[in-house]
Formats: sequence, C-alpha cells, structure tokens
Amino acid sequence: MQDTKTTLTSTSEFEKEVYTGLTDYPKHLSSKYFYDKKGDKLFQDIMAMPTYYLTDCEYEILEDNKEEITNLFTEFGAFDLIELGAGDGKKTKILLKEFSDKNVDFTYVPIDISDNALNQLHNSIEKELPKIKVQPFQGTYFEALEDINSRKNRKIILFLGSNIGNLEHDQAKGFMKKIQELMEPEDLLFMGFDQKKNPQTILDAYNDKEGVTAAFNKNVLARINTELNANFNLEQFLHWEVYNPETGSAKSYLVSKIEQKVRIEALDLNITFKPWETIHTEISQKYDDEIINWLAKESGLEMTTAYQSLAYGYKNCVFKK
Ligand code: AVI
Repeated sequence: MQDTKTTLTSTSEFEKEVYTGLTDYPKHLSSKYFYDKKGDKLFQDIMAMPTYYLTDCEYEILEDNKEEITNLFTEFGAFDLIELGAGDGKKTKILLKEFSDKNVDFTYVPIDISDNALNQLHNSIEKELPKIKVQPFQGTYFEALEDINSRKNRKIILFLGSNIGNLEHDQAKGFMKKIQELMEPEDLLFMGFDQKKNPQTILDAYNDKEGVTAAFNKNVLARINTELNANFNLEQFLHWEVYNPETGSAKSYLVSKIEQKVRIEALDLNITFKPWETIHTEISQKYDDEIINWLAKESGLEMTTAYQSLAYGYKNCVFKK
C-alpha cells in the first residue's frame, strides 16, 4: 500500500474562538487569551497595584495561617501540591518556603496556560528554593485535569487568586465537580474566593487610573493583530468595567468608540462594529457564603475550613469530597 502524506491545516482553538466570538451577537472573547508574554507582565503589574486588593488579601491569609496550613497538608505524609493557574507563583512561595524550611515531603506541580509564566516560575524556584521538586505542566485547566487524574500521591489542589471567578457559575460548578470526581477521600481542594464588598472598591480594582487593566483587556485585540494578522486600532476601543452588586459579577468589556471595520486576515474575515458596540471579555465573579455553599453542594464537595482576610473580604476555603 502506498504511503500517503496528508497536510492538515489545523485551525487553532484561538482561531475558532475568535471567529465564533466576533461573529456572535453580542460579541465576546475569552479572557484566557489575555495571557501571552505581554499579558503575563501586565497581570503581574496589576497584582502589584494597591487597588488590586486581592493579592494582598491572599498574602495575608497565607502568611498568617502558614503553620496551620502546613499541618493540614502534611497530615497523611507525602503529597503532590497541584496549582491550577500558577502564574508567577508569588503567593504560593509563602507556602513553598514554609514547606522547604520544614523539610516537608512533596512535589510542586504548577499548571498554567502560559509557557512563559511557567518557565519563569520554574527558574525562580530552582534559584530561591532549590530543595523543592517541581514538575510544571503547560495547558488549560481542563487539560490539567487529565494530568491530575494520572497522579498517585495524595493530591492537594490549589486554585488561588479567585481564578474560579473567571468562570461563569455553570462552568465553575462543572469544573469543581470534575475536580471532585478526581479526588480521593484524603485529597484537598484549597481555593480563593473574592467576596462581595463595597462596589466602588471592586470598580477601582478593575479600572485603575494608570490604564494597566485597560491595556490587559485590550491585549486580546493586540494578540489577534499579531497572531491572526488583523488590524484592530486599540485606540478606538474603550475598556469598560461594570459591577452588579446583586449578582456579584464584575464584567469587563471593550467598547467600540466609532463605527469601524476590522480585517482578520488569517480567518479571511471582516468584522464591523457599530458605534458603542461591545465585546464582552471577562467575568470576575465576587462571592458570598450562599454562592460558595451552593457551588460546593452542587459539585459534591464539603467545606472543612475557611480562612478569611477581614480587611477587604476574601476567603480561602478548604474542601474535601
Ligand atoms: C486572574 N483573575 C482572577 C483576575 C481577576 O481578578 O479576574 C484577572 C484580572 N482581570 C483584571 N484584573 C485582573
């Protein structure tokens, strides 16, 4: 039989989602595409801003409770510390340092969509905390679940920074349920939830005066320009944040300031925008106890402990199945 070679021109997930999102009404794009080298840096800058209170809250919780958390995690001996959306791992290093100082037997498995962020994290841990065993995994949260499934040690799954808030409730529920199904009775899920609070504090966190969050939001358009050969004029879009104190959802939009046409060469697609037409780009859900308990119940998890930052209202909850 003749050996035939087929050239497959595969359409990437990015191309598919950009096509669907920008031909839909209303238009939308996923915030997971904010993160390339430039987006990672912008997010690091956001986390360093005092208005983005979430980072300080979690630092405070981890710093104040690191001894108790160590006891909780080491209860059954060796474990895999699996971090979903590890980013630059700055907050996690509080725990990593504590574990290293106490010679805790564990392997750190940082998981992130960004290769660049993972490499930086891996290098910095090798330098700062050389005793720690690190096994990075690059992929989306859903790809990461497969990797988690194949692990044999006790699993402690970290999902910090209120990353869960970037999922709509139904997605969050489905995701937590999938995690629950992969957990053994002694495994733990340790999650950060930003809480409902003064709406102005939330708006300030997602709409800084320096324009860093605006640049972060617009980075999805910048990526379409460079990766899909498009001609978005970033100046002609406005970063707009809304917060609904009833539902707790903070939403980011890009709003077209004028009527405009955009060409996306790689998709052979022309997109038109009416003046003030929107692209929904991100949800950053804020929680209260009712929503957290509902998510836990729906996904078959039981909350065993919660650590709270009182200054701003932020919670790290521990769940078992
Ligand atoms: C990663 N994630 C939890 C951040 C958030 O708060 O939704 C991303 C972010 N978007 C704007 N500022 C920060």
